[in-house]
Amino acid sequence: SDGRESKPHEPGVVEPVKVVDDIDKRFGQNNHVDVKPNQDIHGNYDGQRQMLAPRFIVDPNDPIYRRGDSSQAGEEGHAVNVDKTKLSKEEKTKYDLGFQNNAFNQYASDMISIHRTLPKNIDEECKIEKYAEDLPDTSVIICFHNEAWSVLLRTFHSVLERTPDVFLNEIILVDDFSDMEHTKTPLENYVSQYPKVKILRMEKREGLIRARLRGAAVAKGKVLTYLDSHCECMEGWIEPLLARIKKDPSIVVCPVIDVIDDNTFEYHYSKAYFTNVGGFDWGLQFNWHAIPERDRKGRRAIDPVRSPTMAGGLFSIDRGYFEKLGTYDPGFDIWGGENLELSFKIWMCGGTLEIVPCSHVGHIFRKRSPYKWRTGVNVLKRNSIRLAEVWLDEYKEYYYERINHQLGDFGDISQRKALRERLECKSFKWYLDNIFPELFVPGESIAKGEIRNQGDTSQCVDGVAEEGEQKPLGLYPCHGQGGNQYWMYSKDGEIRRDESCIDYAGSDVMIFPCHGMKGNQEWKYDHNGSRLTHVVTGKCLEMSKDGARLMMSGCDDGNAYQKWRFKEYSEE
Ligand code: LR7
Ligand code: MN
Repeated sequence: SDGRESKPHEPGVVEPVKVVDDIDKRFGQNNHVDVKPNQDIHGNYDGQRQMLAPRFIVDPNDPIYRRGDSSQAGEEGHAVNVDKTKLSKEEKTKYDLGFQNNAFNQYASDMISIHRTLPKNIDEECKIEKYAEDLPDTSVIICFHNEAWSVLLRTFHSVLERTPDVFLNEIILVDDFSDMEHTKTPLENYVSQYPKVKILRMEKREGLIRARLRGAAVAKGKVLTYLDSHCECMEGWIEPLLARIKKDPSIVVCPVIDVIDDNTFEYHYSKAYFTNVGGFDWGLQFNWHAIPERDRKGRRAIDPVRSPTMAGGLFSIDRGYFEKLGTYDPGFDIWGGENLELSFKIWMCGGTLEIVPCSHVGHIFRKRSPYKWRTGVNVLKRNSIRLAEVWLDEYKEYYYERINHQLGDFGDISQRKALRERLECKSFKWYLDNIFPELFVPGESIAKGEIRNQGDTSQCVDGVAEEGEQKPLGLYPCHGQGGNQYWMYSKDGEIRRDESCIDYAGSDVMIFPCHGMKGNQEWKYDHNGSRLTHVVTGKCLEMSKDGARLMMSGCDDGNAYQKWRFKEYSEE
């Protein structure tokens, strides 16, 4: 159906929906806290860590990436390249402000139709898939905080125009206490043209998790579908999701999340063949990885694939099943952690989590969070601790090591623990063994913690690399906070943190994605001799005397700058 044609344009017919329940009263949240821009916050576990875009998304041989210019900005998902140097002073200011407010190029978005078309050359196999006609209907819930006008409207038009009317029960826009003017009367007037669209207003800043719960509390559809407020759904996105839920309501499904470029708004369609699944690391951060071999067998590229975790923003779930699972932890504030909570819970309590390659929704991936977060409390860490306490059993210690056991006040979790009891969920060990056996478990390591130099004992090996990145490894005064100084020495001789390994190929000592094939990533650690030897070259890791850099040198027992100690060591 096309929302533009089928709906009468009668402004002012639909009343904004009233907030029906007060989650704060029920759960005793205190929200009279100031907020400040999270760009002010620095440090490892302070503030938001940004989601990573999936890898392997672009097939450079695909003709779509060699297409010509389009006369209409952004149509078919084309890039809009704004040449800032050609803008007037006034327009430049607008351009900069757009980036400042949104952490994406609002200026470019404003040039693109809110009804723009998307790439046409989707997977051929998906075009011929057939889905039942009597699929369950869905409420689409979109939470937003100060989303840009053109981006928000494009999100909801893409839902309205690309979801067959019979499957779309309603669209619920949950406004998480935005203060930008356009989110108020203008938005109300605009959506009043569309009887299926409702606005739900939070009376204070709740954060995305409690906003989603409010949406769920009023939703009428058989299925709940959540989207971020900067998405574009492709034609045919909903049918393959609903079809899985119709087959079994305990299957929770995610579309493939295509990347909408934060600068050009180019839509990168990701072919089914490149579908990745979700994982996580012991910092409790979500990440992507390739479909493991065991799940590739006998599977067409377009078949739904099991995923250990979900990214969080885009998924469909049977409403009754969501309630049965105890929805989200309402004690989660602002942003983060809820995706892992739901993922673990789904698997451990008898459900299935899948990514469906024939369902595609684009999402604008940003490099920073543009809005204000709470002052004085690291909400992401607090959410993650609540999650670890309830779901991780003895494995929570691996996360706590990463945050130096600084738990702080994480609130009351007794109700969440009771929920887990009531649902008779399996253990986290079961989850790791059966659903995510690929994950490296720190317990399997021989030594771990900081690696401290013995020539100058104030210096520790320090380094960070985003997933898939390569970077020189560095040194930094030991801070005892875990974070970027937390390393594990594995049974295979790797020195690693999550999927990053210390690697030496003859020049700089690097951080490299772990490849599991020893080679440049194999080290021998001698705890008593306090020595780290690179197996292939036989050289020893050494710190320059000024503490400025790491190097590899011929081993010399008398050189204390070649001596290193892991904080913890367990003999086999
Ligand atoms: O206080 C807030 N209130 C809100 O309503 C903060 C945010 N929000 C809204 C916001 O307008 C947006 O629609 O919540 C949504 C998510 O926030 P983003 O878009 O700033 O962050 P993100 O895209 O990095 O969010 C990802 O992680 C979150 C963790 O809590 C949620 O799970 C998001 O839904 C999730 N997004 C995705 O999964 C999209 C794909 C990203 C990947 C990989
Ligand atoms: Mn988002």
